[in-house]
Amino acid sequence: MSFAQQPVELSLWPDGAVVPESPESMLRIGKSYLGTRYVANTLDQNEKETLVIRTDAVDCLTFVEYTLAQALGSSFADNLQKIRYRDGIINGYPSRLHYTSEWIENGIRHGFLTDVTARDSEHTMKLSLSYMSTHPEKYRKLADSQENIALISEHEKAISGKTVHWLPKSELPASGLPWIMNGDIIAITTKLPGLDIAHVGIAEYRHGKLHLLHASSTLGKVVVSDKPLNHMLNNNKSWTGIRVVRMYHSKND
Ligand code: 2YP
Repeated sequence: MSFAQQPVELSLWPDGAVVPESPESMLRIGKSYLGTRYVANTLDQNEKETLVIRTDAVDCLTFVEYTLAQALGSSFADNLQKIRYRDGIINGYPSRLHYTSEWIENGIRHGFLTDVTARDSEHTMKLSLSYMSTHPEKYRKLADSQENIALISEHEKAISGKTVHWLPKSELPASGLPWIMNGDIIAITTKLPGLDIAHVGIAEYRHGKLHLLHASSTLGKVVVSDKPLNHMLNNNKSWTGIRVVRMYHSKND
């Protein structure tokens, strides 16, 4: 399956680097998923780790992955593998980018994501990841594999200690912020011990308020939040704020 490369609006960052306005394609493609049913753990059903494409049944992360894979143009499957696996290499369950912080870092390193929060928010936090290795019973591919737990634990240690930029929810008004644009990927930070991100979605402004286009586990489908994003954050005690990343086409694309 291949999708025509979408024209991407370019604008100048203050330092003169050329990066796209958050591409309209992320929002347009994301909205084509409205109503798609929410199904958890679609990537964990096979014995062997393979590239799973199930655009008819998404969770919060796979919804963003399929949207990004299509918005990047050219080969959907090739893009998806680059997005979902460390350095694009499928090598068993631990090679999947399970923590969104590493998913983001991989996208930046491979030139298809840029960290907007790193440019526009001075708040930083130190990553401390251990959730999967300390809750193996929650993960089908960990519950009965000491080897996978050990490998996941190594990756947790490799990412832990890194500093990332974020925005505390107290600094996000219902109207959003000028540097958060339609189509941006929103990663919601959590205070749950050992976890970095608790939910992801796509930014959409409606009537001057910043909402979230996301696969909702409570509503069981992809929706645009009826409440603005800052209300969602304030209604959830363990949600602390957001990281904002943007699809990026390097200049020589
Ligand atoms: C990820 O969870 C899983 C991946 O293993 C999985 O749970 C973790 C740390 N990683 O491959 C991937 C796709 O299924 O999901 C996501 C989960 O959000 C769910 C999917 C949702 O809200 O619908 C990502 O990590 C994005 O936010 C967190 C959240 N996991 C937890 O809250 C434990």
